[in-house]
Amino acid sequence: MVHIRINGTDLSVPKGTTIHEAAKLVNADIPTLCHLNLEGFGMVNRTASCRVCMVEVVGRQALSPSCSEMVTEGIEIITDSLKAVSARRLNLELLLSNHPMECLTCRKNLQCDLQALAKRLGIYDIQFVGEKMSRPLDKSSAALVKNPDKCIMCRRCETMCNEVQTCGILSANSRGFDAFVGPAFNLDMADTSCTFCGQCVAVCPTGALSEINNMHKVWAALLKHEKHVVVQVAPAVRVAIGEMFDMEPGSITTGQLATAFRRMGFNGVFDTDWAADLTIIEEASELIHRIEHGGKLPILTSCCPAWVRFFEYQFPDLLDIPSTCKSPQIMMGTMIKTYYAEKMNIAPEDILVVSVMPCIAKKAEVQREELRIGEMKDVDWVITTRELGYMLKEAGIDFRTLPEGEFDQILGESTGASIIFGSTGGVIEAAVRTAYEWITHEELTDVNFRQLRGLEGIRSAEVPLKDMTLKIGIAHGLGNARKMLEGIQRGELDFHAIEIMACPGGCIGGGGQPYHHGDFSIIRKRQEAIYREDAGKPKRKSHENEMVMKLYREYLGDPYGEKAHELLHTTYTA
Ligand code: HC0
Ligand code: SF4
Repeated sequence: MVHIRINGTDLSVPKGTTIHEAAKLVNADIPTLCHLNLEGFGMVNRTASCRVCMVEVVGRQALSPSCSEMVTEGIEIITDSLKAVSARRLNLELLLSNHPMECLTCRKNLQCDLQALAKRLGIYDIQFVGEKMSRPLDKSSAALVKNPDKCIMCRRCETMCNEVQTCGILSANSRGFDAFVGPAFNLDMADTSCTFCGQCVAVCPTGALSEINNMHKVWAALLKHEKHVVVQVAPAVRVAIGEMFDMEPGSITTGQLATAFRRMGFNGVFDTDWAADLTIIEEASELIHRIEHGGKLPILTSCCPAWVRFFEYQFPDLLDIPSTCKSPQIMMGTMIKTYYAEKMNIAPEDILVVSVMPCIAKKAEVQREELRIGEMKDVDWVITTRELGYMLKEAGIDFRTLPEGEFDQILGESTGASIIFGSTGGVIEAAVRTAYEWITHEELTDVNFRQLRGLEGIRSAEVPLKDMTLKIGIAHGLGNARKMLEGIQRGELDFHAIEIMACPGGCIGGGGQPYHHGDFSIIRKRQEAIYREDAGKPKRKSHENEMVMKLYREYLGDPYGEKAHELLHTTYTA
């Protein structure tokens, strides 16, 4: 233990405690901006670049950054000395002197840490008027926008991209006033190997990184009435969107979502869960086919589009092991523009499919050349959970008090297996529930594979299936995915199937979800809600989904058969 004095109080704290952490013990609330400690993500941003957390250490001339400096034996700290408080305000004013001040139209308006801090520190005038940075907006990708003028060099995105995701896209370039965070050689984001996971967006304190805005495209389509505009919503959205309306994290809002979509004017209202069940039928069939025919193992799940881009760029030698299944959002689009179009007697070109996803990479996924029926995209536009929240607020729809509605029945049924797709470990648990019964020909009475659940970054489990043991690996976060893939390359890992999700926590922690401001307990509550919703469903195995099985009987033929291949599978390119 280390003995210290803070604001006149004597304390003993463990070695390695920062001044900021110690100050909390005496209820001293020191502001921070660049600092971010995402415990559950394995990320600590301790760059101390913003200097708004300065404190006075007795006996020292210079002030100290409390977020990064550890306490030492005998240190005496004053957190609220006039010298420290005015230095914080001065440092923030200097940051603001080089900021565009476009708060009214900024994507982060009222959710910006810089804005909130300016208010807290009482900054209403800037005394330093000088040159401001002026760099072009990067809107080159279909997923995210980078506005370097709003960057405050906190480096949170850099820590996330490099240390957690190991993608290495964002780093500090140049020096002094010209310094900026971005790709090497100032490349456009679209020309880098960015996966569009959106985790940099999730931790950016300002509007320097945000998702591409597709809200106006959706409003325009609904307003024009020229097309049959349908919507689908991903599993993870229902346990998070309530947070935008001050509901408790982990509130389940499936029925309210269906009602909200009808109020917005969508002509068809679908649940991606239906397609998640369909994905399991294909993926479980593919796994069994590979096991029985000596195919390549382990099979890797392929529904997370950031993960797909990651393995295409970083592991081109392993392109033959991921499942060839399209993701549920894309399968849903395909089936809407074929099966549903036929049933409803609507020309596929007259249908416009909108997806509501917790994910930024889904915006880029729908632009992939392989994911089309002829010239027509499987899915047209993607909005994030946040964007849906903004649209509902704009329309004055009081989400909290909406009655529960139903999804359209043609593609409407879903099982508990599909809901758990939204959490790390869920896709593989859903696949195991089906594979178990198909391999053993026995009824699975307890569908809860608790050994596959949790939030540890890398997990493994063995599931006994009569004569064989199914060996499963799970990773979430791309840094953990990299470790798994390197293990496969070295021939050290012996798994039948591996589930990988790019975002920490899986889709519940997606880059398009309501901002969690570093509070990992929010991710935990969303995860608990996912398993609660699963437990409450009468059917919990994908192959019990009657509407999915009817689709095979009426339209697709055999699972993993010729027509299913043509419509539900895809290819990857290095
Ligand atoms: Fe997911 Fe999905 S589970 S990727 O995280 O597989 O975004 O929620 O929609 O497509 O279903 C996201 C979530 C999806 C897809 C599904 C999968
Ligand atoms: Fe890095 Fe993901 Fe951001 Fe791309 S989207 S820059 S991979 S954190």
